[in-house]
Amino acid sequence: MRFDEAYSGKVFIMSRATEQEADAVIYGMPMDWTVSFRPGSRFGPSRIREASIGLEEYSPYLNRHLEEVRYHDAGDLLLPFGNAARSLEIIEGYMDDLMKQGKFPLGLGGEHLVTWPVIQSVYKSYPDLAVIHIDAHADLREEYEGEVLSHSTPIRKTCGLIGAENVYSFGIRSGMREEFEYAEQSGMHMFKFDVQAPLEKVLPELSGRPVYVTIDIDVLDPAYAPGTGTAEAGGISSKELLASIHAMAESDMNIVGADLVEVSPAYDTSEKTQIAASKFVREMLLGFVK
Ligand SMILES: [Mn+2]
Repeated sequence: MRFDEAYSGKVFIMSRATEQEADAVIYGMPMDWTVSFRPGSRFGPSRIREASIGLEEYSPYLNRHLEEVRYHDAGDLLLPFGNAARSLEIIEGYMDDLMKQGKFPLGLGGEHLVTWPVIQSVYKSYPDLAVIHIDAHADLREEYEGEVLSHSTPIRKTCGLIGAENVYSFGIRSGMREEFEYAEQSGMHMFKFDVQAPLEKVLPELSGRPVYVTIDIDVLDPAYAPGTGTAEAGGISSKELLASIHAMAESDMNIVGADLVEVSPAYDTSEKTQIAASKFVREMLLGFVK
């Protein structure tokens, strides 16, 4: 009889048994309390882990095997349902701990608001931080129906914290007029509709910089990723997102953390969203964790 937790679907495949033996930590942030449309991304992290069983451990793109990356899947943080403020405190506290230990954080969402406490924490260690944000939505609102803790606000908050000129958004195709005006006036770098081509142009200027990468799965066209709360027609392909991850992996940036958010499995009975997401996670592990 043989049992292997690393292939049970409970952890991302090939997860090392303990955090001590890992350079990177995968952790789930199963929060979907502030979404404006369809909830369900709290189940994203566990379904991505389950889908990882179907992956090969070798990447022909990067000529690297998961065995060469030391990572531990810590599971999902326990977050209090409905309490966004307290959930964000818990995430930030956990992140502070990971950063202190020098681990590379690879977060799985959950709604996009979970990225906000993560960036706050990473910024404490890297005051020269830049953020690469790949998403269909600008996420530049100041509030949503009066609520400042909303999944439509994390990039606006990030601009306020680290300086708008250090924020680079790609693939944006949805938002209020005011968000696009803010992007124009604030000095942030917003590239609409496409990801790979503008990203490849920008990468040289980020050379040597510490960079946090946040990817919202809804940057993909709903044809590739219907399993998300706020699907938005006219998106990029899985192939373009993979190529973009590889371009970042092969750049001279110092990638100090990353996340993949907004996978909401209930809206995709084909499971292709989480299957794609698990491949993006593999490529991020192989490409970003040096
Ligand atoms: Mn989005």
